Amino acid sequence: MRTQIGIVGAGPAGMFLALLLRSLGIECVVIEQRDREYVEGRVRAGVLEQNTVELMRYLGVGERVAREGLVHRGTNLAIDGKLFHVDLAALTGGKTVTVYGQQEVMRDLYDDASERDIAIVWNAEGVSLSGIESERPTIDFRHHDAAKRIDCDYIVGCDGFHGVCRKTIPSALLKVFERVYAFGWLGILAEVPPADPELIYANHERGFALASMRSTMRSRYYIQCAQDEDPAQWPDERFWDELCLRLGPEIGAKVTRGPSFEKSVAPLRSFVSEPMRWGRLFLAGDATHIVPPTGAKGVNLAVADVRILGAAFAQYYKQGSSQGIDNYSRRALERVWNAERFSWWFTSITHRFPDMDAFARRLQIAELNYIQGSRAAQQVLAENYVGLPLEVDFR
Ligand code: FAS
Ligand code: PHB
Repeated sequence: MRTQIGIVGAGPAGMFLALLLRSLGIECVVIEQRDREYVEGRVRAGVLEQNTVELMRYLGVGERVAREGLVHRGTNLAIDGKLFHVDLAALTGGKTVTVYGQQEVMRDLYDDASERDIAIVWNAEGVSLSGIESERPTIDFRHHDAAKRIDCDYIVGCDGFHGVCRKTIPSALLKVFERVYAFGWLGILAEVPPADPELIYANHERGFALASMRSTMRSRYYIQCAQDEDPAQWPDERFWDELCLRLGPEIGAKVTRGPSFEKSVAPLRSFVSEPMRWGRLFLAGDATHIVPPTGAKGVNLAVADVRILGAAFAQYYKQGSSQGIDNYSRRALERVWNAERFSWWFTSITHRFPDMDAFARRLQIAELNYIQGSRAAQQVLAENYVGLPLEVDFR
């Protein structure tokens, strides 16, 4: 098989890229190790930047998010149960975020991909790359017990943190920057109305808590937990009790309890590998950067990479210029480090760190009180949370 762009991984990065390349008339094939049901079933991100929703609209998959997505003009922070609102729209010239689960995004992308006959090879085993420094890189894999090979002009690794593509780059050429947090998030999904129409990021003596949702009748709650926390040790009642303690009596009183139908622990990590390109291999999304979910940047950063790379490939195939693809790593990393800084900062003022002494806790409270009282500080938070502007030209 031969194509222009071989994409490894059918997560958000891989599928947004596939639809974008198709809209630009550039051929591509997506190679995925799992099946649709598995990837679509993963409960991950819930908050989309306006940039991401605009790309969905541009690609013609914006109808359902427009109909079912919850547009938020603001968000809330709480300090030991005392709530304050941050008017994101007023502070950013009207920008908003949209609550729409990653599962729904994947469903929309896959439905559209099958309508447009975009080639996705599911259940591909033993994916390996070769000829990355040649004119004709290839992807080899096994499918239904048969060896398969795809010859490409370029390969894009969208295979997530645990994928093979990043590991194809010689370690001597790869610079890795990492921060592993000594805690995780225990999250649940429950068919109950959310405690507040907008999100609540709560800093509490007992640890962080987040009140989010997937719809007006489905809530998503998280509490900070140990890295190796066992969800089985958290029967629903224990979870609800701890959540309400951390949200404080006033907000806690607004929490509707109910049986959870999903409960899982997500580790927190800040990670960047540089460069995001080596020879004819490009990396996008979690394959090359991870942010703690506090800043809700994970999926939005993957989409930003794809927009920059899509515009670069359009310039290459339409104008014969490699300026965009030669600049991809530098340009994407600028945005990545901005999001890494914001996500680390937002995590550092909202979570309880094991080595935290009383002085450090006071500093946290002082910073949150400062944000509560300062329009300038709220503006910094707001413009990073809604997503910094990203100008790309696909023509
Ligand atoms: P993904 O990991 O989503 O997709 C990679 C794809 O590549 C997968 O389908 C995988 O099966 C495939 N693949 C891997 N190895 C392969 C191989 N060798 N061959 C072929 N295919 C291969 N972000 C938020 O903003 N909010 C959240 O609450 C949030 N929660 C998260 C919880 C968890 C547990 C995780 C891990 C992430 C969370 N994120 C969250 C971040 C998340 O949204 C990611 O940023 C997003 O899924 C990144 O998308 P991709 O880069 O496409 O990688
Ligand atoms: C979620 O709803 O899953 C969610 C929302 C905001 C975050 C992280 C996760 O910062």
